[in-house]
Amino acid sequence: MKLSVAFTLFLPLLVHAQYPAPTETYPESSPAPASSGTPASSTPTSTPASGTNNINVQVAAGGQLVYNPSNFTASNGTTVTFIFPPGALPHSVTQSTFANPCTPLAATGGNPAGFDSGLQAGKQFTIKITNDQLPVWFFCKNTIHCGLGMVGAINAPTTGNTYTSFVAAAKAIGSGETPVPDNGPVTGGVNAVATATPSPTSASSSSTSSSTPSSPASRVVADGLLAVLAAVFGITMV
Ligand SMILES: *[C@@H]1O[C@H](CO)[C@@H](O)[C@H](O)[C@H]1NC(C)=O
Ligand SMILES: *[C@@H]1O[C@H](CO)[C@@H](O)[C@H](O)[C@H]1NC(C)=O
Ligand SMILES: [Cu+2]
Repeated sequence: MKLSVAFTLFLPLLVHAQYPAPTETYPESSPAPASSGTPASSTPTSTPASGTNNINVQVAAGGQLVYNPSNFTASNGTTVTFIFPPGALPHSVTQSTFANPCTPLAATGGNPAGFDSGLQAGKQFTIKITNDQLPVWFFCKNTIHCGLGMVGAINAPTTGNTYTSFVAAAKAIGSGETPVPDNGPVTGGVNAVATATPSPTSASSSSTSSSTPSSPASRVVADGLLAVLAAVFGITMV
C-alpha cells in the first residue's frame, strides 16, 4: 500500500520529466484575440483584486494539487482570474464536462470547444462568465493531477451533478487518466469564455524574487533531478 501511495505521488514528476511541458514553445508575443483595452499578453499584468466583478483563483495553492477556491458561484460578466505560481511544475485550467472530468471539452457540431490555459507557470489566465445558469467544470491537464483531484467548478448544481460528485468522478479515474496533450492556450469556452491567452503575472504580485524565469533547458534538468530524487525516495519508502 505504501508503494502505491509513493508511486501515485511521484509518478507525475517522473512522467513530467520525461515529457517536459511545451509551455514555452509557442511565441509569447503572439497577438491576443481582440479584447477591450487589455495590455498585450507579453506585458506583465497586475493581478486584479477579488471583488464584485472578479474572483481570483490560486492554482496549486499552498503547493498542493488544488485550486483555491475550487467551487464557487459567479454571475454573468464576472471575471475569474487563475493565478499560476512560478516554478518548474506547470499546471493548466482546462474546461471539461461533468461526464468526463479529465477530458478537454471538445468542439462538437455547432458547439464550441472549452477554454484551456495550456500548461503554465508564473502566468495568469482570465475567463468571463457568460451563462451563470449552467456549470463550468475544469481540471489540470498535467499528468495525473486531475486524477488526484485537481479539478474545480463554477456554478455547480446544488443537487444532482454536484461539485462533490465531480471531484469523486475525477479521483475515480485516478492514474487511469488518458494523457492530455498540451498544444498551448485555447481561447473561447462554453458558459465562460477566455478572450486572451495567459499573460505573465507582474513581479509585484508574485512575492518571490524569481524574476528571471528559468530556461526550458534548466527546467528539464531540474525536473530530471526531482524525478531521480523521487525515484530514490519512492524506493526507500517501500
Ligand atoms: C446570464 O446570461 C445567460 C445567457 O445570456 C442567461 O440565460 C441568464 O439568464 C443570465 N443570468 C441572469 C441571472 O440574468
Ligand atoms: C459547491 O458550491 C455549491 C454552489 O455554491 C454549493 O451548493 C455546494 O455546497 C458546494 N459544495 C461543497 C462541497 O463545498
Ligand atoms: Cu496541475
